[in-house]
Amino acid sequence: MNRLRAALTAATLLAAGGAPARAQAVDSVAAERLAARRWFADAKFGLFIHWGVYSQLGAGEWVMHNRKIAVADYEWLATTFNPAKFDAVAWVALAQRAGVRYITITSRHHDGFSMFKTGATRYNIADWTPFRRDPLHELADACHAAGIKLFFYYSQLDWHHPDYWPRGGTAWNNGRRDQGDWSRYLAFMNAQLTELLTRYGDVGGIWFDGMWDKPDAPWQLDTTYGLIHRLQPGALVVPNHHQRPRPGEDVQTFEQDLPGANSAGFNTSYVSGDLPLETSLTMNGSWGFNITDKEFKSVRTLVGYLVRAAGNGANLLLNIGPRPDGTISPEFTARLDSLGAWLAVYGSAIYGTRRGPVSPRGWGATTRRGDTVFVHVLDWPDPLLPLPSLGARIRTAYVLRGRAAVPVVETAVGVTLALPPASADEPDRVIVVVTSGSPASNRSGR
Ligand code: FHN
Repeated sequence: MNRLRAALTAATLLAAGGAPARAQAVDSVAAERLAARRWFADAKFGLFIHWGVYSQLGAGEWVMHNRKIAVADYEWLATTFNPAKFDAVAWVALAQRAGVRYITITSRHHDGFSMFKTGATRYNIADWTPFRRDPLHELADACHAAGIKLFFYYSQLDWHHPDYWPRGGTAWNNGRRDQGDWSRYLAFMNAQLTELLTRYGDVGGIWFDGMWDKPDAPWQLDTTYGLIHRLQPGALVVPNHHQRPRPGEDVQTFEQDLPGANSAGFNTSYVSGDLPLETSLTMNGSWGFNITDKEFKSVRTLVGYLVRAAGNGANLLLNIGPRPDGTISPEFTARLDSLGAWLAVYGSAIYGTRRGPVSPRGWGATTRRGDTVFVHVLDWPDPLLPLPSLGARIRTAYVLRGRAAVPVVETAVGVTLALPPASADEPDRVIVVVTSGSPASNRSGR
């Protein structure tokens, strides 16, 4: 009987949204981080930037690995890196026009080259190249001036550092010694993270990548995450390890996939019910600058990703790969400008929303803010759209663009909306549905 009561109590706690263990984990998260998570969930749109020595070869950020370039040759390549046309203010102006709320930039990718001035190694842009400047400093200043948050991508995998040993799944014979001191490597990373979190003003967070190269290595994540949260209590830890989130992590990010979809094959299908979510996406098929990759997604497709991400309760982190001279190719700028123009009209149905009462469907997705549900119709040929119940009575419905009233039929089992005609210049017909009460979200907490 006592056991039954205990089981019932546990079930009640679960139904209330928190197993005891989870409640403890939530309780131990500092208020600054909880506020930062809410900010992140509101932000909805970020700009990802992959930029480094690899950009010079125009073949993506994995070129060192793919072409099996020896450390010594890559080191020489790095001595020639001189992105003289880099203009942080222009990059941030583009980000602002696009309507992104944050930027995540590679501070160090798998090639091990630091794109910022660091005392931990001379293998960095300010000390190793003729450029001599610290572009991340310039970017941080421009972001702060514009009110855009800056996150640093940081690779845990390193194809250059002698102490990244034993090597992981991406090892090849590139001229490194077959020995190394792992604890020295961890100290090196923590020293660099300390610099990133103390020299660049307020940082949105650290976006980790590459742990998947040695998933079972003693990464001592608690120490590293503790360091980050001690240095900047509002900085978020965003791990791209493709696993279930662990304690100390703040965002669950999915690569080239909507949450849980795992069409890429390496993401987990587990989706956190507590943490904000993010989907990172290439605009063509490459992260770093790739001179032959012209498979750019259309603006309509990109709007669809942004909408479906929001409908899944996730942000879209959309990538560009700037050129080695520091300029950004017109394919990227044109699409970012178009997305900004789209958001100037439809942004109220994206920013500050959470996933809506109807989970994403083939025809589109729903988002919500308070009593208002936004029905995003991306692909539906018929004049009537039947929906399940929105969980609350409907007060009024109208088309977001132009505000024309939308006829609605409500029954006990659902709602039917009469749609405005589709038009070629409108990738997403947004119907604003104002309800009489906060509709039940199909996932809580974010
Ligand atoms: O290997 C990297 C890749 O180069 C790129 O940085 C992406 C971005 O999400 N992440 C890794 C693959 O998981």
